[in-house]
Amino acid sequence: MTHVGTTSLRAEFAARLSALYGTEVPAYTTLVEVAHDVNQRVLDRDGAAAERLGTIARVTRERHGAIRVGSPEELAQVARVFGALGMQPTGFYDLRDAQPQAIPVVSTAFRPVDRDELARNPFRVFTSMLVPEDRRFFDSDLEQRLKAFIRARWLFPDELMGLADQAEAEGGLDRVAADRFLDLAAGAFALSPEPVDRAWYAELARVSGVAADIGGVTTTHINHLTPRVLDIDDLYRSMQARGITMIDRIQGPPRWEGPDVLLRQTSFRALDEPRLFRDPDGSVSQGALRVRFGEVEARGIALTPAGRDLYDAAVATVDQRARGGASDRDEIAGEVWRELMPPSERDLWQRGLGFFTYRPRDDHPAAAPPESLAELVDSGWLEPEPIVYEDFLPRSAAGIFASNLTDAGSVAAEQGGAERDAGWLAERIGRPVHSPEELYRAESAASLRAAGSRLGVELTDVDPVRR
Ligand code: OOG
Ligand code: NI
Repeated sequence: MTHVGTTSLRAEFAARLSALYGTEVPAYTTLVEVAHDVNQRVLDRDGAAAERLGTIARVTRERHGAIRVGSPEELAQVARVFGALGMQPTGFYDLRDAQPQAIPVVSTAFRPVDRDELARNPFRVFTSMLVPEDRRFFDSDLEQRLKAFIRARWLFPDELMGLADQAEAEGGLDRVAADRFLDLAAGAFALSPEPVDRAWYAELARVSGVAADIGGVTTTHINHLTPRVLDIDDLYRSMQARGITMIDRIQGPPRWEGPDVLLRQTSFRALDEPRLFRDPDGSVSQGALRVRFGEVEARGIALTPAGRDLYDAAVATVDQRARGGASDRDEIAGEVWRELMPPSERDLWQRGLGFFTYRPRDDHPAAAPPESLAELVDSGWLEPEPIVYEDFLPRSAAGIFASNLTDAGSVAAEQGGAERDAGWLAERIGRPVHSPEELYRAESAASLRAAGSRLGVELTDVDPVRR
């Protein structure tokens, strides 16, 4: 029988989830159509330059999903399901003290960590986990009841977990088992028809809409599925032209004429979805919840820690100058970018602010290659090529969460939060949590070594801090 390998399993799962989400949230289908139109326009306009940060084939298929779970045990199960798809926990995001609004979760992203795997199927899932122990949000009584509620539910059937472990151990499944696995896996993320306990949901919603969405129901669901576009400003305008209400702004770096870095995201507002509710007297009635939305993103160049520091400083400067929620924030951001950020890719590289790989050029000079990386680049032997950012931004994530919540919830700032970090997470789910920076650095270093051995030069300038 045909063997369905890890990569195909991931591609099929992404396609299933897309079909499912399209039936659940029809505006998603519009978003995907508009994204295709935008990408085609950029391709026609910019030619090969449009594909500098990913081929059009990759960008067209690219998606990230978002899901939310209630405990480390649930997250460990999620890790097994995504492990079967070749997706590993990468990055740690603490949104509990994020601007513009604190959200009671910590998050990681499950994604392929290998460049070729990302090219074959670029699918990731931003996964958030509630922190009921955090006293800034939950008192000890609510913490206990929340944990008991979450312990009593079962998000993933045993059969799914068994197939996931088998797929991970064997690098795939036979066709019949694969279909069963895909049915169960996609089904686990479908919106449940199960009635929602109205009083319990409302109690959690007073603390945080996200806490209610996670701990107020007995199942999980896909919260959004995000396509990638090559021009997010065009997409924003095109969606509005179709009469779809977008959130106030595009999150992340502003539009400007210099190199795109990291990630820009925006979304259409959460929509009312009919749901059943159970009242304290046991009666069931129809109501609506507004939790799911449509997000879209544009990706830029991965920044080194030094580049990230500069980015954070630029964002802080924009905040300062736009204090009071200036309506011209985007213009201010453009000005700040022109003052602070490198105006070209080559500057990013030269100042060690972005991650790059190195392509040996065929049109290099006839003489023997020089010895240093800077000279090799300057004299046309090696061409630095930017590494695309494959991860997320905590502030944009919190912004996207917040812009789609109906009210702010309540945070007791004077209370202590529970300590959480990547190490804690890794221990609780029994798997390493990859560091995005380490992955980019390793990719850059490997490419430098390969280029060096081809040229017969020893290149050791791996860490691009100041050339
Ligand atoms: C996750 C929000 C974060 C992103 O792209 O930054 C996110 C959520 O709403 O569950 O998806
Ligand atoms: Ni997202």
